[in-house]
Amino acid sequence: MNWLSQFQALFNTLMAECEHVYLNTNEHTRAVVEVETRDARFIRYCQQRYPLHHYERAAPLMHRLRAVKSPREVEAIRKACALTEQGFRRVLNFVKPGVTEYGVEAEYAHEFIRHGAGFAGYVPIIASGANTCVLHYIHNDQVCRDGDLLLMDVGAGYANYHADMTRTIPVNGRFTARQKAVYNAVLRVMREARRMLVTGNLWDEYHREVGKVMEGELIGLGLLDATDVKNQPEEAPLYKKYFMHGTSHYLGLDVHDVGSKYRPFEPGMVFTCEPGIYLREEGLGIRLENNLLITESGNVDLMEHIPIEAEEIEELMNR
Ligand SMILES: [Mn+2]
Repeated sequence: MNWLSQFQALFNTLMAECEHVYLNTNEHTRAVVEVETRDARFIRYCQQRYPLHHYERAAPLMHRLRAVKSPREVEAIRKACALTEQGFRRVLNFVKPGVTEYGVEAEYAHEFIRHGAGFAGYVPIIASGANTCVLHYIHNDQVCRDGDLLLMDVGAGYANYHADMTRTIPVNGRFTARQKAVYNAVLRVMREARRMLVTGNLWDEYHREVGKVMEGELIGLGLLDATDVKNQPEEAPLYKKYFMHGTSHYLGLDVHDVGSKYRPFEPGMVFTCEPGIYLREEGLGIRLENNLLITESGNVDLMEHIPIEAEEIEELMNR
């Protein structure tokens, strides 16, 4: 057994034997690094102490590796998804006018923790009413009111792997006609997007195609005008007013996991699929999100058993 106090001597022995050294840097595309990290200090230390070694980046190798999940990693994500499902079913029994957003959050916590798990590594979004339009709402401190929607972006974490689910439900157990029309539009976009999450497809192309499907739905809802869409600038499509975030991201050890957006989809990759429509004027935001595993022949929806049809949600809430 070796102790940390022996590190220097051991490292010295190893460095005398090797030429190439792969060091870790945080190259997550979303990373904001404001202070010098332990990794950065260690790199500086190595370069000063062993200036004639060849230093290489470990990050590209790790990103390549982490983008494709092994069967055991998929098992961990499946387990996180199953726990998330249990939390959601519990919440469907709990939500009614007058409950608080933090009360709903506590229901998920209860379900996750009693199974020896916890929340995934992100703060859950439990947003009711107009808060459904706030993409990164995390206050979770309001009362859920009759007639409002409740958007929940939440997942269990299991063995350091994440689930990332979003469901939007009516606080009183019944969608209004308007809410249901928007809901079903989002659901149709999700179904179309899901069909494109297959081996060989490219990230940019995928997002462009999903955008077109979304355009069609927004025209159908009377939110966009077909002629305006035809004349829209290519770099600023009109649908972005109502759907201003990406449709998918890698999922794994990080909730927004590492992985190249220039690498074609391949078997073993796990992605979220999360279209949404946000109508600020109406205080009405709807997002739906499932997690999918790309396979040789298509994909597997790791959340296929989590209720998502509007009618099923209503039925479960009124049982
Ligand atoms: Mn997500």
